[in-house]
Order: sequence, then structure tokens, then C-alpha cells
Amino acid sequence: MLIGLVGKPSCGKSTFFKAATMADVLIASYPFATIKPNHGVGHVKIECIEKEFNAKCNAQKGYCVEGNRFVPIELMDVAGLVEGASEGKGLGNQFLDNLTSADAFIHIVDVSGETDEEGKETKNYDPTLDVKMLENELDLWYLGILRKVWGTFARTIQNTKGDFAKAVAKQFSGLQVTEDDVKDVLRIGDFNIEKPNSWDDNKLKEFAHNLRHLTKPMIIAANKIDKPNSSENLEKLKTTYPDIKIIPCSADSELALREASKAELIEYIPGEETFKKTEKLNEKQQLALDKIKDNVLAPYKSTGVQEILNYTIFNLLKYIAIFPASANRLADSKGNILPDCFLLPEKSTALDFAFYLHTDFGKNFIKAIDAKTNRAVGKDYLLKHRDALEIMTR
Ligand SMILES: Nc1nc2c(ncn2[C@@H]2O[C@H](COP(=O)(O)OP(=O)(O)OP(=O)(O)O)[C@@H](O)[C@H]2O)c(=O)[nH]1
Ligand SMILES: [Mg+2]
Repeated sequence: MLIGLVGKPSCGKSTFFKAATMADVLIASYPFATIKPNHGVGHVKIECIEKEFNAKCNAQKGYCVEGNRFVPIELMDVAGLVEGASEGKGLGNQFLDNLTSADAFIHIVDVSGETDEEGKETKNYDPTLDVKMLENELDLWYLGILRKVWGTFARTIQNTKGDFAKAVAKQFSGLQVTEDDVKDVLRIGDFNIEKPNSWDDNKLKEFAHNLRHLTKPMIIAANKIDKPNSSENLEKLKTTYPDIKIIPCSADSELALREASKAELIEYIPGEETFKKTEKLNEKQQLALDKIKDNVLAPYKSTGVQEILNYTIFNLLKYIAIFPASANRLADSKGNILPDCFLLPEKSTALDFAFYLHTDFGKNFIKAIDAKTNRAVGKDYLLKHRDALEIMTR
């Protein structure tokens, strides 16, 4: 699973990426600071199941602080996108090609109104324009990919009476498009799949839009919420786009808190509303932290970064977290308690989980034991978020 951070230049993509991954990337006030994509590991936060077992876990992937389990996810920070990107403007096509493998997007929007459509410094810019621009460019990008092959593709399907959904999924598998996705798109629109050759450009555009919308779900991170005009612009954004999930955030504040926490100047758990100061802070640091507290944490209850990551994985993509564990033995062979936690799509079964762990576990599956209740469950058992299962094999 890969989450792409997208948005116009200077909106704060690299700052969000650095705050989430602590990777060393370039952050700069000039546009197109990022050229090549950055890949890194961020985390979603869930309640650890250690309490239910009266134990203290030793997470081997990710980490756990005070009962908060942080499970790794992959993030990608890319170059800024400007109008005309689908035709190669800015870093255009190169940028878009990097996005093909993403499963969902976090659209970082600068809600301060202090950067224009190209990421240059300005005043009173309307951030709702950024959403329109980005969505349009993404649609045009999909449309371009469709158009390139459509003539031949549609003719072949029509002549051979081929399976439309299957053929589209095959053609666009690189964009993470599945057969079910195509079927969903066909269900919500009026598309003549017997005669795809007869579709005009508007029909193709509608299809491209719906396919993009469904296969690249998106959330808006209303960034730079710490700035003076941001709260007003946030309301405007929410009114203009009532159907999109919009979460206010200050990537810059989250980065400052994580860096201060890493340097042991404060105690801070990502996503929390508060932090604890230590004696080591100097006056300047105290002032900077107080500002974050007053401008961000007090009014918005968190910096938003963790909430955005969690929403993307658990609400947009609908994943659930599963722990491999056995009721009478929580540790792995090295003595690590509850070492792993995996993210699986909703509606995954016990058998899916077995295959996920190892093909042999799947092939030789007999039953699974729910470690919390010590009850046996069959291969069709539907996994629940925070389940702990032991797979029994032949
Ligand atoms: N006040 C404030 N400034 C921020 C915030 N996030 C980012 N910035 C600033 O915005 C500027 C651009 O940040 P970057 O993270 O480099 O932006 P980007 O979207 O990666 O830009 P490109 O790589 O050029 O597309 C920098 O000066 C950051 O310090 C925030 O939450 N609050
Ligand atoms: Mg950048």
C-alpha cells in the first residue's frame, strides 16, 4: 500500500512527508524544491492490544508508546503539480508517472492563501481554486492514458465482444485499476459497453473522471492552519467541497514537535493534543512551542498529521489492523511479545490472513484461533479491526 502526497508547489508536501517519516528531505520556500519523488515510512496509530493480554509488547515493525501502536505505511512525496501538468507543464508528465502506483492521495492544500497557483508568495489567494485545478489535472491525466489506446482498444472489444471490465482492468492495471473498480464505475454511469467505439470525448472524459475518482481516493489536508487567514479559508473550502473529507493541519508544527521530541526536549506522542515540556528547553524553544499550543493544538485538538494518515488508511482505503498471536504464547521465537501487526483490506478472512503471512500457511490451513477468546474460527471468518489470530496448519 502506497500513499501519495500531492498538491501545487510550496503547499507543504515535503514538510508533511518529513513530519510523518522523519526522513531528511529538502523543505524550501521556493516552488519546485522537490524534483525526484521521496519514499519513506510513516505510521498509522491504533490502540495496541497489549492491554487485553495484560502484557507489554515489543513491536518489531513500527513502535508502541503508552499503549499506542504505530503501524508502518509507505508514503511518497512528489514534485508540485501546476495547471497544464497533464500536457507536460511544470514537471508535468514526470510528476504524474510517479503517481501511478499510489493507492490513495493526500492532497496538501495551503489554506493560508499566501501562495499562488504556482507556489509563489502572494496575499489572499483562494485555495478552493487549488482543489479544482488538481482534480482537473488528474482527470486529464487519466483521460490522456485512456485516449492513447482507446481507438484500437474499443474496436477490438467491440469486434471480439470481449469482457469490457476485464479488458479495461488489464489495460490499466499499472494504475491500480481492478475489474471490480471498472464494474463500480459502470454501475454509477450510463456507458454503452457493447459499443465503446461510439463514445464521444465527453463520454470518455466522464469515464476517466469516475475511474480516477474511484481508484485514487483522496483526502484534503488543509495545511498551514497555523497562519492568520487559514481558519476562514478552511470554512470556505468545506462549504465549496462538502463531499470531500477535509482535515485541518499544520505539518510545520508536527515537524517541530517530532523533532523536539526526538531531541528529548519534550514528551510528545504523535496525534495527541498536548505535550510535556522538559527542563532542557531554552526560552526561544519555549516560545515556539507555546505558539504551536495556542495556534494549533488548542483550537484544532491536534496538528492533524496523524489524523490524516489514519483517515486515509482506515476510512478511505478501509483497512483493518490484525495481530498474529496465540492465546498461550504471545511471543515470537526470539521472545518478542506481539512483534507484528499487519494492515489488511476490510472483509479479509482468516484464510486471507494465512496466505498473507505465508503461502504455506494458506495452503495448509486447518483453522485459526482467536487469541482474545481462545475460540477456533474457520477459513471464512471475517477479520475485525484489532483481531489477534493464530493460524493452525496441517
Ligand atoms: N506556517 C507554515 N508553513 C509551512 C507549513 N508547512 C510547510 N510550510 C512552509 O511552506 C514552504 C514550502 O514547504 P515544502 O514542504 O517545501 O513544500 P512542497 O509542497 O514540498 O513544495 P515543492 O517541493 O516545491 O512542490 C516552506 O517554507 C515550509 O516551511 C505549515 O504547516 N505552516
Ligand atoms: Mg517538496
